[in-house]
Amino acid sequence: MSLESHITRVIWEEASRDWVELSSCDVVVVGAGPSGLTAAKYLAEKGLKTLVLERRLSFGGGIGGGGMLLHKAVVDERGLGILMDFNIRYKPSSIRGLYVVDTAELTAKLAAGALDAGAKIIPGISVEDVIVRYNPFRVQGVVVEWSAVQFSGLHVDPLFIESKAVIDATGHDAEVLRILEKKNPESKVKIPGEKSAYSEKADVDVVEYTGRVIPGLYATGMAVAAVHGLNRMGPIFTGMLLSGRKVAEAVIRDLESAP
Ligand code: 48H
Ligand code: FE2
Repeated sequence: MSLESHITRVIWEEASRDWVELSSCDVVVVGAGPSGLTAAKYLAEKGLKTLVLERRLSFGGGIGGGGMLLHKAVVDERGLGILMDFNIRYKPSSIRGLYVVDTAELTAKLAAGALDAGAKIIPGISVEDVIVRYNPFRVQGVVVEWSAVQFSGLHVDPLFIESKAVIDATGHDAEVLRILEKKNPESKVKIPGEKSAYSEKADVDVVEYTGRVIPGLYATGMAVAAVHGLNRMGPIFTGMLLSGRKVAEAVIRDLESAP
């Protein structure tokens, strides 16, 4: 047998092993942006089987774009503890109370932190629907497809991942919550969409409103702004980090108290 056939065999074997193992998870995090990666670390650290699904082939979501493509992001004092948890270097700025991080370091170390804690991240996968149950209405997992298949426009039926909790960490578009609004009126999910910029307020509100939206479905990051009609904050990431940690704490609490 050639090396080529061995490479093929090993990749199929190991990828299949992962997919079989992950067909039922404790938590599925949809989106590997700042809030999703932060949540994944704290969930996995607690021993929960945590899977992050990311549409793109790269991590970090909106971090990479920095502020208008400049490779820096801003964090205030409230976020420093989380930066330290992830070993992310920060620098005091010329403005008191504001710190700066390099976007490449923020992206790489948030992902490394989630992975080191034991979370699995699979890139190139899009969540296109959810699994639901009735009486009471709840979300019980996600429906997944290769992003490449979605982009191609081919009609290919998806597959499923069962999970005790699903976290919408898809950013401004709140894609998972929008599926609920569009296809499941029983969920009573309504998405007013985010409001214009008011950074000081938005970066606090987004944390305040983070948590469970309906049974089995949680929101973190900018998806929280969309579903609760909150302001946007621009490239200050304190709220995203704190929101990620808070949603993890909410899921952990709910799963621990579940029968
Ligand atoms: C799989 C998906 C799907 C899907 C999307 O946009 P993100 O960075 O999200 P957050 O909320 O963690 O961070 C928001 C932040 O980046 C930002 O934009 C801020 C703070 N803006 C303020 C302002 O004023 O503009 O990441 C979401 C990730 C992305 O990587 C998407 O590719 C991914 O989710 N994603 N993955 N299935 N259906 N939809
Ligand atoms: Fe944004």
